[in-house]
Amino acid sequence: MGQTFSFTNIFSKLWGVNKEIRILILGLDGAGKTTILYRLQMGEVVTTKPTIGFNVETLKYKNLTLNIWDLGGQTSIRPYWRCYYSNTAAVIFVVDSTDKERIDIACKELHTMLKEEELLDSALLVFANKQDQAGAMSAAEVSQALNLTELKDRSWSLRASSAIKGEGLTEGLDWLMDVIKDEQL
Ligand SMILES: Nc1nc2c(ncn2[C@@H]2O[C@H](COP(=O)(O)OP(=O)(O)OP(=O)(O)O)[C@@H](O)[C@H]2O)c(=O)[nH]1
Ligand SMILES: [Mg+2]
Repeated sequence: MGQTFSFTNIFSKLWGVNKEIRILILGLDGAGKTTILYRLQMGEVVTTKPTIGFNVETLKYKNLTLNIWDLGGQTSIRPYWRCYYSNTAAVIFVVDSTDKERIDIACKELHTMLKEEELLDSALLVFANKQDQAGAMSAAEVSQALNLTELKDRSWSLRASSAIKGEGLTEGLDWLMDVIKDEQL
């Protein structure tokens, strides 16, 4: 049996209809990673427990099939993030914008992760999450604290978000899908 060629097949390939795209959600514990994963997948706020290990979900989004891996962010679990880096199209890095005390640790973890060879071609979307909380750092403050302007040769964007209110998430994902589509054509 030979491969069937048709306009539908060619169109599917061009637009990645059948292709599965691997995305990691990383960030310190309590940043809101699991809440974001299920908000995107189910459109609801779920009650979470600290993630020990990972959650993985498949999400169909605008003709794309996304395999989204949400890894636990506790200090003892972070060394295992690197086991998941291969074939990653994009990293979503989530920051608790109210956690000023640990923003420097978040910055260090982010830049350590981005230096890994397997992630050199991955796009980066940062969510400055928990914007619904009083006293949250603004998107500009989070961007500065994370030294994002230092990033060269990488597609990146930072978006303000509230996983609880469902704000900013689909806008961020739309940006990411546009970047991934461009890079895969
Ligand atoms: N106010 C507010 N709370 C949020 C938001 N996003 C998440 N939370 C809360 O923050 C807490 C931690 O959220 P999780 O999604 O479990 O955090 P996580 O990043 O997965 O944490 P680990 O699994 O330990 O790495 C939960 O009580 C969430 O309800 C948000 O946008 N605003
Ligand atoms: Mg979690």
